[in-house]
Amino acid sequence: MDIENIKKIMEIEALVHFAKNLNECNVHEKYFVLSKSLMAEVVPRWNKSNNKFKGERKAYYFSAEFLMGRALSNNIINLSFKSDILNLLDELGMNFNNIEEAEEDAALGNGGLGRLAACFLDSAATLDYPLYGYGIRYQYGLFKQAIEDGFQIETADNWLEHGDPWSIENRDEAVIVSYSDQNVLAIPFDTPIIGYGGNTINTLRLWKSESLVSLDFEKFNNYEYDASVKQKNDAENISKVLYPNDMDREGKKLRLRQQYFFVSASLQDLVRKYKKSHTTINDFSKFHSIQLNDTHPAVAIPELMRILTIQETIEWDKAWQIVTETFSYTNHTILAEALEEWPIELYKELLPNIYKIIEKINIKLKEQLIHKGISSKNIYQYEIISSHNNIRMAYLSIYGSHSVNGVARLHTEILKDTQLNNWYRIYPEKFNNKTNGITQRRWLLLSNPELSDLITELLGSDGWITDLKQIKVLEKYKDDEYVLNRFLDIKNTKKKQLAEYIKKHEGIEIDPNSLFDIQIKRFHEYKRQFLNALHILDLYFRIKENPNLDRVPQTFIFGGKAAPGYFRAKAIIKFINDIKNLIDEDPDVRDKLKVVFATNYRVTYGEKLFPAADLSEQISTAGKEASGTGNMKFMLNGALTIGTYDGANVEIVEEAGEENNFIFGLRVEDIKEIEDSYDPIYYYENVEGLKRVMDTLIDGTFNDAGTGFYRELYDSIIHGSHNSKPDAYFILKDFESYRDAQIKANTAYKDKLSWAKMCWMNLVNAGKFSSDRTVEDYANEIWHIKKHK
Ligand code: H2P
Repeated sequence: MDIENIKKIMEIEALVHFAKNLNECNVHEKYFVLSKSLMAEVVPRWNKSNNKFKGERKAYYFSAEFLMGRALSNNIINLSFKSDILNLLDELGMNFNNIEEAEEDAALGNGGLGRLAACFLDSAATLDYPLYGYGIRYQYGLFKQAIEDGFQIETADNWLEHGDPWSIENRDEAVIVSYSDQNVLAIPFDTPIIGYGGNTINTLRLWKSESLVSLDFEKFNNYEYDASVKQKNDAENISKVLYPNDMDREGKKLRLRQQYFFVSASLQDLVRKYKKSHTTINDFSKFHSIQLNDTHPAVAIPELMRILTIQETIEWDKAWQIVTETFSYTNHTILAEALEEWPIELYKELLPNIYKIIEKINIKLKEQLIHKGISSKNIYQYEIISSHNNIRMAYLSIYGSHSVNGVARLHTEILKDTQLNNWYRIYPEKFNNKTNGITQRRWLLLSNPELSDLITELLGSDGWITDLKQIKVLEKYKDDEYVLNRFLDIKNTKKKQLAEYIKKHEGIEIDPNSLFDIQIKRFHEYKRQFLNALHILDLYFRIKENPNLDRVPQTFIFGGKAAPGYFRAKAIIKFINDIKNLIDEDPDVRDKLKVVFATNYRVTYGEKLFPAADLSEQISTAGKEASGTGNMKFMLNGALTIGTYDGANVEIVEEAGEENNFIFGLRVEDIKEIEDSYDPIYYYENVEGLKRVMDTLIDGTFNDAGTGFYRELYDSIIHGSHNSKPDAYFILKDFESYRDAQIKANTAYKDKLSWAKMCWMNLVNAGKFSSDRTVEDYANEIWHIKKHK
């Protein structure tokens, strides 16, 4: 890297962008000019990297979400520029941390699904695989969360406010996407995905929607100002926000527009580029492998059929062969509510040509089913167009793909045995498992440099950065007091850093010597933040009753957002905040027990939280969490899991040892046995302390400001609601064994060295959970792409 050149470019950027000298720039401007100057280094390498993959088979990740977080630090680390940049900034009298903090998170995703996409891009580039992301450049990411009187408040997340120095707008490559009622322009924005070491730089291409006509001049001249920009606004709304509210029909229509928008633009882009160097489209699938990240991009299947059969005039069967060879599909959840279905009337109205193709796909499917010996009375079980006149996107994805994978072993087994068993029986060869992973570059090297240094020192090399399995060697230190103490020192440092961050951002003081118990993930009933909250409240009452309860002080930290329309999840957030206040106001308890709500949880907050955790809460109802990836980030940073036998927890304890974690509660097979006869009231009445905590929802202990949140939450557990059984997630049933596991964890924490040993066993056995391993498996078993150094 030419550091003098970087400096020069920073000066020029400051001048031409902001008409300022470098030292006059504010922190956002400094962030911008530094990033832009790095882009000057990146772009030539990026072009070179693109060239090396010319003519080769490539993989494409179609995803409605990419939860990238911040870019600056990550890119500097992956380019190995860190020390040079720190020196330069020093020379210029600039503070790197301030500049780093000025960057907004690119929060173009909800949770695990979008973050997985980001980890995969990092891993593929690091491993020198050609993998390109395709999605939407939402103007506003996931909302910003504030807490007022305990309630979640949402505001727009204007992540582009200070510019986006990391993307290049590529108007030359714009395409037109057509709906029945509008044609819009899709403008690509390309962001470099820099692999560790900088050898391979792949691309994330995100599409922004624009109108073909930006102003109706005649209308404007006629004083019809609103009407003159209507077409512009309608077009721009498509890429305006991530997950627009879809409670009503207009919102649903907008979401469908979004899905078709990025899928159609991306496929047009691929076909256009391919045709530049090939005379026939017949070999398209030899050069393209497209992974559908859940069903949001499933409309790609009929869209490619449209392009092939109508635009390229290929006959149907040949086109279908190309399509199924091209696509593969990842399922991320078995929750019925999340298995997408679209009313056919919406498709007919907005995408009539696509609808006709789906109808034909469905007819062909039925023919094939008969051919496979499925009796006509059973065919309805498979139909893509259901008897309720909905298009089942998961079925379309399975039928249109050559590979269907789940995201953890248990999840894939559930897909095969129950959820998608009908499909598994006829296409067993399509089904496979790819257990999720996380990138150790962001989740250890970047967020925990202290622990990274220790690992490098003990290994005598930093090879683990690109080959995480190497850390297994360090298991030999599991009884080494010197090493364990160094681990404890580092944990303590990370806890102190987190405590400072929390003080600054939440105004709350926490004690770094207490046990940090952290649950960070989107709020959902199945993830059972409510179980955690009930237990804390029970603990509060127990400490009140028995002030001498022999316990280590414990700090419970929550972070996560509730979908704006998901009232029960919002009630749980309010409940947690009310418990927090109750404890804070009570001098008898507040030194022993503390609750923190980490507001506006996002990737950047996660980078502070994971390294500081002692205990990782992974307490979903067994069978419901497909995998989880937060569990892996905690493990890698040496935290112990308190969790159910669910998702990837199963594989985590298999690697690290059940004795080094706190596993509790019902297992999938237990739930199967009891679900029909389950009576939560029995537990409510008989488990000590349970009624007391549940009743706080309705006895006036807490106040939900007349929203009815608490009564509804209580009823959902005790009586059930119109669409769910009482306590559908078995919270009351699992309460007692969760409390036991919590007691075990708190007791275990007293013996610092033996605790450290358990942490160490988790850390050194985290190798399997690198997304490098996951991507390697996708590349070899599904995408069939080759590395190119
Ligand atoms: C989902 C699943 C997780 C899984 C992740 C990535 C949809 O993420 O629920 O179990 O690990 O996809 O495969 P999330 O709940 O975080 O939104």
